[in-house]
Amino acid sequence: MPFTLYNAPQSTCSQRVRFVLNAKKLPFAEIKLDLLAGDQFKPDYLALNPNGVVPTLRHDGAIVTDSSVIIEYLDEIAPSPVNFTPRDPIARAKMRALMRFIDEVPAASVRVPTYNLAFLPRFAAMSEEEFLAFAESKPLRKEFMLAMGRNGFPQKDMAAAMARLRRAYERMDTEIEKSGGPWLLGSDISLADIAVMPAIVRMADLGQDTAWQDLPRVQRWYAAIRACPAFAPTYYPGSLLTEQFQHLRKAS
Ligand SMILES: N[C@@H](CCC(=O)N[C@@H](CS)C(=O)NCC(=O)O)C(=O)O
Repeated sequence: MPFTLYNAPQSTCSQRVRFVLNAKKLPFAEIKLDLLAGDQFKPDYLALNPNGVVPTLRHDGAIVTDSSVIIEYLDEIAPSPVNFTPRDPIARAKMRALMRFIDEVPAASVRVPTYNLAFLPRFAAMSEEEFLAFAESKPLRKEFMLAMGRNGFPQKDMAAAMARLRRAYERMDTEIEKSGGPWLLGSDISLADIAVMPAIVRMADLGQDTAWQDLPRVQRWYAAIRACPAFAPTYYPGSLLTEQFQHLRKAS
């Protein structure tokens, strides 16, 4: 099997790559890292991905990192049976600009509610020394962890993240309206749709889908991406936080 994906079931960045591999019917071996146990900071993994984050793709011995870069790479080397990059260079540029926006706004903002609502009990259970050592070992997100602390991000940071996410839903709505939909760039699904998908799924999983209830175009987009054949194998059991964390499940 030429592809090995180092990833984590619940990792939003990993879900982008799994979706593309599944859609292109590229078989891959999956190595699952336990991110809360710190597998991503082990020397063998840091040698592959010095940022100490997932995903990392190994293709025939070559290493490709960063989910946006990986999905572009896969689309270049395997343009069939489905292709997620428009042919027209202007449309390509538009897709890439949207992907930059997605990485900067929703993909980054979603970490705040994710850590506060899902992961915090794990960190709250650590001693201060354990927590500081864990934060210290993060090459990319040390300051993010320290800003969160063992008590979580303050309400003002949560509100700011939610406001940025709301602007992302509105931006999606505008793009779908401009392009004629149902996808961000029009009639064909593109890497931009796949890039934003995990943030939307995550917010729905955290019970925050009321935030786009007044945006029917986004609702239709969400239904359409969930109906794609690649969606179910991407979100295999254990990929949602509500499946992993008992405290997120509503008492029934
Ligand atoms: N820009 C990177 C970000 C990767 C990233 O933040 N991955 C998260 C999971 S979605 C991670 O590995 N977090 C572990 C950590 O921060 O220690 C990408 O898109 O691949």
